[in-house]
Amino acid sequence: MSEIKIVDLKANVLEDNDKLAEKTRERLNIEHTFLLNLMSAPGSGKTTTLTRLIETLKDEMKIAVMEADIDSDVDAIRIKEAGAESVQLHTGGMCHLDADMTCQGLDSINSKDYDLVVLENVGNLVCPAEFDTGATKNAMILSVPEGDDKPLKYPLMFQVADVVIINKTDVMPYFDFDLVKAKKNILMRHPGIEIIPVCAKTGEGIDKLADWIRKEVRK
Ligand SMILES: Nc1nc2c(ncn2[C@@H]2O[C@H](COP(=O)(O)OP(=O)(O)O)[C@@H](O)[C@H]2O)c(=O)[nH]1
Ligand SMILES: [Mg+2]
Repeated sequence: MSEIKIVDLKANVLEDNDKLAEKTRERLNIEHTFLLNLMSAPGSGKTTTLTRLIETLKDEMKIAVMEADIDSDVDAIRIKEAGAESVQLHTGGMCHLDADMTCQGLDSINSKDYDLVVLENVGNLVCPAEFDTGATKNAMILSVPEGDDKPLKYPLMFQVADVVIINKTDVMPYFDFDLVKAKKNILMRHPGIEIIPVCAKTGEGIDKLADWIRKEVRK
């Protein structure tokens, strides 16, 4: 089994989060590194989607993933096995990452060595939406079993996202998830936002998501 680096993050309550987030975006710009902050409820398929993306993109760009969790290193191991660099960030019980914690993660992997860094945020639809991590773009995953009404209940998450991935489309026949209604609810919260349905289990739709990432990384 591969050795996983574990970073215990320290909370810094004194720093102005929004200012540090802006500084982080400037740093990433200079480094030519695209940082994607990936958010969702626990179990929506963040790690599975990332392993599919890594399989698709690893020969065209240098990729690292920062796995934020309260404990364990299982997701960082899955990422390493998929073929990307990974680091496990432990949040000390916090349910989200702020800009300072994100910087600690970026330092631990030497972010300038990568074209694409993904932060897999802590599984939660509330707190991660409230803290700007300094990421270049935010993505969120809504999975079919969670229901097509999630955008009505968690408005901020859909407002701060730049792309919404609808995952687990394979189980659509078993849930009363209405894709048209889901898209309508998402667009009501965030007009014009990109919505990409995928099935991380089979890989269906991952090409479209990979295209979105290619376009953003080139910018
Ligand atoms: N049926 C189905 N299951 C999926 C899909 N994507 C992920 N899963 C399963 O959902 C569970 C949680 O996935 P994981 O990637 O660990 O979610 P995370 O907590 O958001 O990182 C696992 O059992 C996955 O195998 C999918 O597209 N379809
Ligand atoms: Mg995960």
